[in-house]
Amino acid sequence: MPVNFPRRMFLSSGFALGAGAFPGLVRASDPPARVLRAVTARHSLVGEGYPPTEVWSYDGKIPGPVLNYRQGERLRITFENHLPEASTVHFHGIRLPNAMDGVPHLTQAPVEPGAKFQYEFDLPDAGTYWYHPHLGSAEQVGRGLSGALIVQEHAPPAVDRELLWVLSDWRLDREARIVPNFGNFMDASHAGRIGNTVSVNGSVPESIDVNPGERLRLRLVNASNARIYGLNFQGHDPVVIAYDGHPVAPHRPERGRVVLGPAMRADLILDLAGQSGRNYPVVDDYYPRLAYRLLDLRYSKNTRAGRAGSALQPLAPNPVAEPVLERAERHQIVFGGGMMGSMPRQPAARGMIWTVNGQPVHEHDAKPILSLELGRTALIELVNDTMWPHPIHLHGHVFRVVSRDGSPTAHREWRDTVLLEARQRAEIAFVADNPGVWMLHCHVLEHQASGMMAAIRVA
Ligand SMILES: [Cu+2]
Repeated sequence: MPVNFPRRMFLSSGFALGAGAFPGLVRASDPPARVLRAVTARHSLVGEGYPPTEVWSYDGKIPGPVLNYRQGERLRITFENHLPEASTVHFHGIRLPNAMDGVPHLTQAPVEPGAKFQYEFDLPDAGTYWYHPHLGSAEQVGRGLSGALIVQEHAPPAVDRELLWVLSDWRLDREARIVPNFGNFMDASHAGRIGNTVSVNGSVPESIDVNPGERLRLRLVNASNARIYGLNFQGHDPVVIAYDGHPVAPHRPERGRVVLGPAMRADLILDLAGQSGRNYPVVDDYYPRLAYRLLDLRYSKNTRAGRAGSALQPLAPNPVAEPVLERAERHQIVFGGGMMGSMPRQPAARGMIWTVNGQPVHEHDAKPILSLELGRTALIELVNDTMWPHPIHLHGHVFRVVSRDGSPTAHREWRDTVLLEARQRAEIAFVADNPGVWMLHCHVLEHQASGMMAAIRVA
């Protein structure tokens, strides 16, 4: 369905692409409890000349409100579901007690329409996180339910400004309505629901205003169902300081391009070394034939002033246990299926298209495929035996990515979601120190819903 929105518009490309609450532990210094409401709303997404879009939202906002905390604080949120269907909230990337993980039928009952659920847990790690439903996620996130969760360091890096870009991808018709073909076989068996409109913080901006000489901290969140981004900051030299919330040795991304699969985050230091009065495009060319301009950095005519070019201190590490590879238990998990791959034998009947270790798993029926010993290091090889990329997300833990296709990674970065390109394999290592049954799944939400889902027990 060709749609004539200006710019961030891909015509028919999407198709071609081929309770453990512990109220006693609240400290006087903790921020107050708050309410988060899932509600239907109307939101001006595309802007001038288009009608508002009917969305599902948190608190009527797209994206949902930014939940701001400081490291070590306790989050207390009463989730109220005012949607026409059941939902839950998953706080993505947070190392929290299992009962707070927001996975329906596994860690909690679905929150029915009109019902509430109390989420309450400490935030051990600083960084950039996000929250979204974990029930019917493909449709619920696709209709707008997502938001950022920021946990500030005790000593944040010295910058002139901090920006947050929540990147969301929408499939809209000519009237800016969400195309409701969620869960169709075409999306599920290929790259997932890739839309035709990309929003930054809920709108489609032409540009953002910057000042020459500024140093920005830019927090990027990919809240899209399926779209992978490869961002090029033309004329600029971004430095990555964190992935998925966790500090990494500051480095320039490979070929200058910041790649973010669904659910992944990156924190960048962006020194604004361009010329005053000029515009510099930020281009997304992850899918090379579908490259487009996300927005422009629009420089003011001010004279240069700010912290750009000054020394950069790495962030303090989060208190994550270091894996001990010599004593690790080793496992392999193989992701299979999909178009041009080996689909499960009785696929279409149950809409199951993808497999984990040969089995398609229904979203609400994930039996543990592995039992890990509490406190011991796990070294798991994740094998993508398909023709499609998959961002694989583990709940309740973060892991180091120690190798890709047999070669050690340059940064051994901590992540909660690792993007496996087609036919790629990666080894991840972590201390299984958070007891419970935890999801391990593809974060292309259409793949998750059609079999690429599993659970791991830590006990
Ligand atoms: Cu996938």
